[in-house]
Amino acid sequence: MLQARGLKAGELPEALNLKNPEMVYSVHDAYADAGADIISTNTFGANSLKFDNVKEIVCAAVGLAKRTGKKVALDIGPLGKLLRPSGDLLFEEAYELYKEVILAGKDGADIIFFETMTDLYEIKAGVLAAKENSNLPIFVSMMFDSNERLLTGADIETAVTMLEGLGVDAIGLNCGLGPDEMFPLAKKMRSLTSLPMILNPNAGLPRSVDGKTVFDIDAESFAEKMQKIASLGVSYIGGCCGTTPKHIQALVSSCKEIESFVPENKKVTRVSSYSKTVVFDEKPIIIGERINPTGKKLFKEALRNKDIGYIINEGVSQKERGAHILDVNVGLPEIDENEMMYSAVEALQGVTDLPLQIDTADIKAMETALRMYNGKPMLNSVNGKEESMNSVFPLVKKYGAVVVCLCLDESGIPKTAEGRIKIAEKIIAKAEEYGIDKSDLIFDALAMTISTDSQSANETLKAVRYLNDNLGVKTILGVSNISFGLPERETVNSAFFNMALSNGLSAGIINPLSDAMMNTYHAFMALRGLDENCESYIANVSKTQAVQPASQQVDLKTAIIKGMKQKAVECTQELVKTKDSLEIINGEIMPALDFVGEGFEKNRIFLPQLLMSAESAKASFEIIKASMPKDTEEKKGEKIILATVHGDIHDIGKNIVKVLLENYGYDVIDLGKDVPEEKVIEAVIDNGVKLVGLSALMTTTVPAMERTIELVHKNTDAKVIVGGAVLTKSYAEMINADFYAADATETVKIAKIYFKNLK
Ligand code: B1M
Repeated sequence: MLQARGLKAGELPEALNLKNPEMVYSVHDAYADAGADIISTNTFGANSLKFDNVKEIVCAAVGLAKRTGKKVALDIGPLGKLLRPSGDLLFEEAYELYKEVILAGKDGADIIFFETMTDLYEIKAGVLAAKENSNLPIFVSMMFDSNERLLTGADIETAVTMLEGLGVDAIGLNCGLGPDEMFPLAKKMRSLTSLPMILNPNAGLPRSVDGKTVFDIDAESFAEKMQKIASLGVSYIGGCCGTTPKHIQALVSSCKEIESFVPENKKVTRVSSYSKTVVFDEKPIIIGERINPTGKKLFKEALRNKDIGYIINEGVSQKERGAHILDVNVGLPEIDENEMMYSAVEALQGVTDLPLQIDTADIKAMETALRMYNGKPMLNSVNGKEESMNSVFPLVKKYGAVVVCLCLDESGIPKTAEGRIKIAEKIIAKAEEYGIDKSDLIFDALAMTISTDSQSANETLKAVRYLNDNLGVKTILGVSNISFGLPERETVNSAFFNMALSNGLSAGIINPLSDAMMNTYHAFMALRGLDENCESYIANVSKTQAVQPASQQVDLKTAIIKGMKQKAVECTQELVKTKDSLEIINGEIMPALDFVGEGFEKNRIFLPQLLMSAESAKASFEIIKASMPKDTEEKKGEKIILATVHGDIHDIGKNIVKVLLENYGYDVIDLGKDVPEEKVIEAVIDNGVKLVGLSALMTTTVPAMERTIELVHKNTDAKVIVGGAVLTKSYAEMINADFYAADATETVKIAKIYFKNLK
């Protein structure tokens, strides 16, 4: 709409709110005329990363939308940068950027509307900024791909879980897909969420015609398709890319008879990580207990030394053995628990997609972790003491969590099941006062050792059964307390675990590295008919057998695959003592990256994991580089330019090529990654270079490589070597490259021959 009115290529549309307000208003007006009830402000990318006058731009935008007399949605899009650990933007920086926009736009707006969002973590920063700096309703609309994933890997259920936890007012889908492609996603979202839904698809899928983007669905068929989609039970509908006032007008008339939908509360108990949801339904959940210093000398030592690697190892190995959620307790009197909790949660959510259970009695550490956690966590714990409930429940309400409720209060732990149940009832009532549904509570009836009270297990189990059957709440137990003070504790623990599961226990906090416990769990699942063909049982047995000889060793390939950067460094430090650099690169780093690349392609792993693996590979390569003999050959004075082509940010391969060339005495001018064609030409001319090496890893960036080659040939007499996983020799010939190098060694060989022939 703005382009049609004269917005130039490369010009930022939000700047028009000040430069040409009437142009912007005329667009709003056209949509208002078409019958829209809500007008989105022209502020999608208005943030301080792009503008230094955000306040003026946003205020002007709100004023323009308000002139239509319609409801105004303060429109907020992604910041354009990924958050740590996937990118380098800090969570609190993202929060501040959003806060600025919200403060500038809240007076005058009726809704805060996050749209086209692709990362749950960024959404969380935005939603908190909105909650803490305004009282406006918060709508969040996300762009999923046709695999039903966000860019950073979350599926629809995970997005629903986190956003319902955060207490937003409506959620939905926009952009990326047309109404037909969006239909199954909308249906899925409707089946999962208890919130009102927003749907703004594109006018079909974009096509490029003569360099222009066109959308195929006209107003009438858009309206028809939207009628179908709106009947799923949607509250807000509209259009995204390619839709015009005509589309909206047709939509208004086709959907005006459809009743506004009021969803019922689904009351599902679920937690999530950044990409994955764990639902507490009929299958009991295993919570790994090992990230807890109680009774662990080595762990205590690790905490004193801030040894995050230790915590990561514990997390990864528990996941491997089948934990569904990881408990994180890093409390030690002599350390700063708040700081350690932050580091531990940040590190763990960087390497594992399992949801975490934040386990602390320190309210400050609790809030820190709840705030920066990427998902809807478990929280361990609240109890029946007034003080505990009054400090923990507000946090649960604000950030969203499933909270473990301990059946104890000011008078201690009741000896009988009845006493504990009374406390549970008190906790449920109090939670309700805070607006927390009992589906977000999970009750711990407390396992007390049988070594001092022969009836303790019976009382606990009685309480579990009652809570489950009569109060309809989920239950959890820290299982191993039951055997405190006894020999052969695992025998008692696993027997008790089995009994608790039989009494309806929803989740056990156990040691997943204990074969006895895991075998008990899987046998129970098989016996209960929860394990089709006993598949999990059998898989668990083979895992047990495989893990026993493998011990706890992690090799370089595994460390890279799992994104364990520190471990990758340690493994490389060992390997360089005995292996040649190229042997490590070709035998460990490349296969590991190929493995994650394939997982990424097949949707088994997602961008954050890919990034962590890339970071680990880079760290490993730094060690290799430092260990390579320097200047094995005399400096030849022969210059080679290296660059990853425009649009492509993959540079691991190019950096390997660079190091090898330097080791053979070449003078490498490294232009970096994502290098525009002109910059390459400029560097070739300025430095009188005769050989250029270009790298491209994606099919989409090969055209940029072709253009660069063309320009190099047209403007200079330099020759071009190309490389990168996406290329082949014949493809290289097709784009007129002079040479193709399959790997770094071949690059050196080609360079040697080329320079020899030049002389
Ligand atoms: Co991405 N990525 N990635 N990625 N990534 C690929 C390339 C992909 C094949 C994965 C997949 O889906 N299977 C796929 C491309 C699909 C395609 O087009 N066919 C892909 C995608 C889609 C993406 C994103 C779009 C994902 C997203 O955001 N949704 C995004 C792209 C962003 C962009 O570029 N605009 C993206 C991002 C990333 C990370 C940032 C997470 C990270 C890169 C980090 C970095 O490089 N700093 C990353 C990684 C690590 C990969 C994989 C897994 C590994 C690449 C790698 O480093 N390999 C990759 C899958 C794969 O290749 N298996 C994948 C190891 C490296 C040593 O090999 O680069 O081939 P290579 O280099 C070799 C030779 O090819 C040769 O020598 C090197 C050493 O032997 N060589 C040359 C290379 N360049 C040369 C130049 C020469 C000579 C020889 O000139 C003289």
